[in-house]
Amino acid sequence: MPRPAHTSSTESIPPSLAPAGGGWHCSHLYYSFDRTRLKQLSAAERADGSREVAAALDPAAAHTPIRLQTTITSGHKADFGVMLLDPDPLKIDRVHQRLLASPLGPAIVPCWSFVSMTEISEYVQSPEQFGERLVAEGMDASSAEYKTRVKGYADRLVEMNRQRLTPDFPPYRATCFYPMNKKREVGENWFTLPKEERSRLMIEHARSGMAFAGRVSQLITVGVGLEDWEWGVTLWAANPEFLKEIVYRMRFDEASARYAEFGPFYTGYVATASEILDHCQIK
Ligand code: 76R
Repeated sequence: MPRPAHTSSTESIPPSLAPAGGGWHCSHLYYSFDRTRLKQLSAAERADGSREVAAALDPAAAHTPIRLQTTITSGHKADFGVMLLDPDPLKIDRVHQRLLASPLGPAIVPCWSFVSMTEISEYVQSPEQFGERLVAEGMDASSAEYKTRVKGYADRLVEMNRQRLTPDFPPYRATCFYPMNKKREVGENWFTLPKEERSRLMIEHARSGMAFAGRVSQLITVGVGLEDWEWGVTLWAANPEFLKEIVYRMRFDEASARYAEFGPFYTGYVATASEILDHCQIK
């Protein structure tokens, strides 16, 4: 697959570290402030540290990975989250090291992280498969409508695949992230199901997801071989209520109800580094 034009920064890194399929590395990092350590910092260390943290988390800075999004995390699991995407995994990791090396670093406690990559799922239908499904649903393959529908899908697929491999962040403020596995138990082993059965279940899953178009955006990144969980699910929504609704709705899809196992959920709200420092009363 040709590399999208805007990933040209891969030229400056060892090509062996960039995903060969044209996708990006992705990290979700979660941190809390240690209040006792914060109290031990001088006013100057707090001020310089806040400036350095804001610089390390500036999405527009030259050192920043291609995508960086910061969030205020709700609840006790963390104070803030950073989501990073880039062809170079070390450029992503340097953001973490800059945070810890800043004067605020001694008071920043890493809580949790998830390392993954973008990819195009094997269950994304090709235009041919899309056409076959239309025929199976009773459409005449020689009709004008069939041709328009298949061409429409093929045209949309180009942008959909770009978004899967090299995603833009959606404009929504509410977000949640959680890892998931597909079960490998006797009698309920996703990986021993025939491909047709897995595809059937994933098509059902995608349909229930599409019902949330315009309210929820999702990015699935893959942790298989890299992490303790197989996939990372990042959801964004205009209102957190839609996060609750989509996850509840999907619990009834066979792919989730029967085969999915979930890890911890990190819920938060997109905010700049400066807003996070204000919110956490650091500055
Ligand atoms: O990529 C596509 O949009 C094509 C259809 C599609 C695939 C292949 C799709 C659509 N998903 C796919 C793959 Mn999904 N997804 C999840 C979760 O909480 C739960 O029960 C499950 C967590 C949500 C909320 C979600 C949402 N999806 C996957 C995979 C990879 C499987 C593999 O490759 O083996 C996982 C783990 C997964 C899980 N999915 C959609 C959505 C939504 C909202 C859609 C509609 C498309 C969109 O709006 O982006």
